[in-house]
Order: sequence, then structure tokens, then C-alpha cells
Amino acid sequence: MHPLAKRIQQKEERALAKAITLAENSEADKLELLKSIYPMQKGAHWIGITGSPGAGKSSLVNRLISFLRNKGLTVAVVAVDPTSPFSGGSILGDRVRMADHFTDPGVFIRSMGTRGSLGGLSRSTKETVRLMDAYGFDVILIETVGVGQSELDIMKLADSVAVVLNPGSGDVVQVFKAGIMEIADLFVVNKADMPGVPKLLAEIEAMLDLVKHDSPYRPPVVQTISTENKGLEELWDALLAHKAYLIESGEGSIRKLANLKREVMEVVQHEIFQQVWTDEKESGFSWLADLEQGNTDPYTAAEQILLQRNQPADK
Ligand SMILES: Nc1nc2c(ncn2[C@@H]2O[C@H](COP(=O)(O)OP(=O)(O)OP(=O)(O)O)[C@@H](O)[C@H]2O)c(=O)[nH]1
Ligand SMILES: [Mg+2]
Repeated sequence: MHPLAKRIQQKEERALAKAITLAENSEADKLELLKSIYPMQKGAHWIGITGSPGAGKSSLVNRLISFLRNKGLTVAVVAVDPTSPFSGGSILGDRVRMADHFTDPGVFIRSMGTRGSLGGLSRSTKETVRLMDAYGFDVILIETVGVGQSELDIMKLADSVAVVLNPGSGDVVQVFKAGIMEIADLFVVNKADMPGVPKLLAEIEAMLDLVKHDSPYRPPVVQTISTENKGLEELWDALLAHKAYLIESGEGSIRKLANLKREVMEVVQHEIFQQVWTDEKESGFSWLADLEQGNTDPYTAAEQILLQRNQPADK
């Protein structure tokens, strides 16, 4: 067993932090560590929270932490967003509020910037969540901002995906265009104290009619005012109901397997790339000069690299 895995098993929080850094930086013994912690995972509820910048994701996460702690549950948070208050970004107010949780051993908060993610952000996020799960947190919240492809990939690793929308924001069209509709398990209308709630609710329902009309599960819509601590009970109930649905319908196992397959391919791709790159570097990138002089094309160069790899090593 990897020494860090042992220390994680003994609930040493510093070891968890170190292990995440090790995974993020793709250290040589990273796969050993991940192999050790894989069977230690306890099946935490992995919850993705996504939405436009400023939708109130961090405020919600912040409130959810307190809410869940009051229920006796432990919580880990991964904030995948370089501008998030968690990572020392924009909003000082949120950071000050987060300070309440920093001294609580039942809460662990980690931010993932775009730096230090050599294997791709979605891969390092998944590994971070696995490490947190192995440590034994009950609930793991993954906050991502935006509606790009990498956010979509990150959200796919969650058991339950909550999409946060605001009244009067025109978010719905964005969400629809970005393909987020398909992966949303739950809609949160946050800032429900602002005008335009009925219109937003109608837009969401219309969109659900379109996209989910033949789906066995229709994502519920809950309203929250995170600044006033309102709607958290409903939000949590909806998340628990979704988790129950995943188990009863078998959908959870299907998603898990799809995720595992994707993870295998990500690791293989990364490891092969690393090996090829290292080998080529050592042999002086023989094809690079050819490319520069126009003596080869990228496809022939790639083909030759792959052919070379398939030759027996002792030749
Ligand atoms: N009126 C109102 N304001 C809110 C509510 N929730 C959050 N806010 C405010 O909205 C602003 C943005 O909140 P954040 O929680 O930082 O939003 P975020 O989605 O995490 O933002 P990014 O991480 O920057 O994308 C803050 O000023 C909050 O105080 C709400 O329910 N009602
Ligand atoms: Mg935030």
C-alpha cells in the first residue's frame, strides 16, 4: 500500500492534501497511490454544482456545508475554477465566510486551478474526488463555473448534477445550447428573491418538455435564496431523491461503468503520450527536423512513432 494511502486510512488530513497534490502533479508513484485508495472508497454522494459566473454556486455550497454539518454529515468540496472565492479569487465576503469551515475537521475544501492538471482537469478532479471519498467524507461537492466542454466532462463524473440558474439572466438558452440540459439532474433557481422567477420556471419546464419528454427521470426544479438560507431542505431532498432514483433504476451502475471506461482510456492515453514523448525526447526527436524541412507530414511522423513503439525493445 502506498504510504499516503495508509495515512489517509488513518484519517490524517495532511496526507489527503499531499495525495491530491501528488495526483495533480502526475508524480511517478501516482498510479500506485490511486490503486491503493481505489478499494478504500466508501461511496460518498458526488454532487456537481454548475452554472454561470455569479449564479451563486459558492454561496450555495457554503450554505450546504453548514446544512449538512448540522445533519452530522462530513463534507468535502472541490472548487474547479481559478476565480472561485475558494481559490483566493474574486469575492472576499465569501472567503471570509468560508473561514468558519476551515477549522472544522468534518469539512475539507480544495480548489483546482487550471495549473497543475497535467493529465487534464477532469481527470485530476476525478482523482481528487476519489481521494476524498477514500478518506471518508459523506458528501463531495464539485463546483464548476461556466458551460464549456471541460465543465461538461467534469460534471459527468458526479452522481447528481445541479445546474444553478438565476431569474432574469437569460441562462436557459445558454444551458440549452451548451448541452447542459442533457446532463442536468436537478435545476436550482437561486436568487429567487429577484424578479422574474415565474418566467424562468416556465422556461425551464418548456425546455424539459422538449428534452426530457421520453426520459424516465424528469429533473426537478427547486428554488433557493442562498443569501437568506432558504430552500436548502428542498435542495437536499431533491438530491437524495435523485440518488435513490440512481440506485432503484440501475442508472447509477450504468453511469459508473461509463465513467470507469472513460477513466481507463484517459489514463492509457496520458501514459502512452508521456512514454512516447519521453522516448522521442531522448532520441532527439528525429522526425522534428524532417517536419521543419518539409520532408515528412504529421501523419507519417505519427505513424512512424507508433510503429517504432511496437518493435520489440531488444531489437
Ligand atoms: N439576491 C441574492 N443574491 C445572491 C444569492 N445567492 C448569491 N447571491 C450573490 O451573488 C453573488 C455571487 O455569488 P457567488 O456565490 O460568489 O456566485 P458563484 O456562482 O460562486 O460565482 P463564481 O464562482 O464567480 O462563478 C454574491 O454577491 C452573492 O452574495 C441569492 O439567493 N439572492
Ligand atoms: Mg464560486
